[in-house]
Amino acid sequence: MSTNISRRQLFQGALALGGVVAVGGSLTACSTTDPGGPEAGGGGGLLERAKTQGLRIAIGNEPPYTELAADGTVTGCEPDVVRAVCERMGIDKVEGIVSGYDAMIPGLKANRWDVIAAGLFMKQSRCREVIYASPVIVSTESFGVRPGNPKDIRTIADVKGRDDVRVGVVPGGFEQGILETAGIDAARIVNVTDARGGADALAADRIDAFLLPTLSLRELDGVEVTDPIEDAPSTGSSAAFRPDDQDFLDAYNTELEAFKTEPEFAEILNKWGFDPSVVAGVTTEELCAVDG
Ligand code: 6CS
Repeated sequence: MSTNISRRQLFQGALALGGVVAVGGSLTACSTTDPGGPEAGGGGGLLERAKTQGLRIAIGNEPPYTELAADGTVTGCEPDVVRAVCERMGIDKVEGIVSGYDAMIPGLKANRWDVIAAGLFMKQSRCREVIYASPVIVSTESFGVRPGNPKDIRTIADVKGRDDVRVGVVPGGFEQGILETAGIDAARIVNVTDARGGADALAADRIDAFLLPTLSLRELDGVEVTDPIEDAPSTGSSAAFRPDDQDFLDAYNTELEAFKTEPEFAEILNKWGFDPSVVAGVTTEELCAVDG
């Protein structure tokens, strides 16, 4: 399976394999979701506060994008890149808070966390509410199906053309948007709790396919994973911030771009199963143009 795609293919929804990997970091999870004070978010000040109090990041606990270990350690692609960039910024404490994807942007606005570092894929509606750092992840979507793929589901068009196909998605996720944009009737779009919940729903025949990023599905036991879906839009992400924290984002991007040129970035990427060459040269503007 090719891992090389042209920019044209990438942004015309053609198939691409790969994305970005991050090494396991040593972030800790915290339970607090208390909104910070007025100084906590918005209107600047985040950089100085993060240097003294640390940075709170929202994660989805969906390996390999984000992972919360049993001992509370937070790792995965985005958190590990955030941790490495924060170290360069003089921020040595980063705490992860697990959230559903549908609550990540509202929680950011409510100062429950300072950054979304979950692989929250860029698209028009999200880019109107948050500001993204330079892309770190470019990845693909697949269907998780029962062994043998009994309903032969491989593309979004297959789902549209089969009224008997029920597709599981995580609430408020990028995949829900893909199906809604494709005009799939709401009755056939089934919310599942998370990646494990989708695998369980598939095994229990509550759904016929589970739409999720390719590499997330590959982490699930008992789920057959289709090749990346050729008619799904591109999925790319990076850390996401409140628009009022533009000064923090500018400082973050400066360090991120420098970090991307260092061997550690490529080392971080390959450990989790992604290819750093896929994200090279891709811009936030291009990914924020994705429909949805
Ligand atoms: O951006 C999103 O909403 C999607 N991102 C990931 C890493 N998994 C599922 C989720 O729907």
